[in-house]
Amino acid sequence: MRIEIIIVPYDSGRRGFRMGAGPERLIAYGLEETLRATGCESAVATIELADGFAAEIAAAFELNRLLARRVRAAIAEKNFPLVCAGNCNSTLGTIAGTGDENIGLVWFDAHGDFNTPETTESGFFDGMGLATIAGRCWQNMAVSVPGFRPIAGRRIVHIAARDVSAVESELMADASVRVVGAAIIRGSEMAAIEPALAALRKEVETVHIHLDLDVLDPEEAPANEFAVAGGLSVGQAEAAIRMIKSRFAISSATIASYDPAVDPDGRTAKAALRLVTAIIGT
Ligand SMILES: [Mn+2]
Repeated sequence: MRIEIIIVPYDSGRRGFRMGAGPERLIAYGLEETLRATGCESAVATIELADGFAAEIAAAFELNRLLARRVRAAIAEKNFPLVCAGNCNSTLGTIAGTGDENIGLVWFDAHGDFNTPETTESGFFDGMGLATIAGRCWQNMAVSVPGFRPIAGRRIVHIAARDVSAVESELMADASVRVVGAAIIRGSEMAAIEPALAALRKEVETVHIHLDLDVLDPEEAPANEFAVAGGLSVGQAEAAIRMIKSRFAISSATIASYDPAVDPDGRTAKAALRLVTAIIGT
């Protein structure tokens, strides 16, 4: 398999800032060598904004428009799109670019990412990423991304959440997103995700894997300043990915929200490469 690594080195529309530094760090840490070790050739493409001022929300959607076109081209060339992004909302453009209207989504994240402009307290656009993908907010911006169609909540499984507000929980339940929280998973090993995957399998055959690295426990692999205790071990995340791969075709994947500044010894980068191997390797 040939892999196109598509990097989106931005956080909140700012290139190389905070988690925007993550994609290039993972390349420097040996992402291509890791893929080669699984028997895959790769090439790197970079998504970049044109020079000039862009407002935050406008920048996020412009990156998604550019990304969607790049993902579509990669798939047309029979390449697997592996997106490395500063922010989680890049999964919107990635899924749009697959052009697959029957796609499902498995979203690994400590956070719900299911706020809306009416519920957010942080004002961080990325906290609304999954709600946007589910068609719950920013509809007018989202339709500007070529190929975008909202993904119904019943086609979304959210894994290992542990920092979700009450209002986000309500919105996710209202949208029928299947949520398997971190506490349940940690208590039962990975068997806890089995019913959600089985239910998803009744809806779809192909999924996109979204990996916010803060799904990992920060004791083992600190990903960013928003990381929360009580996350998955790298081994548990690998096991979950194997379970997904045994049940679904994988269209594409996103690795997001890695801030090298909180990972001075490279533990999290190493963990990310292990998880890439789990996603891509046989
Ligand atoms: Mn997160």
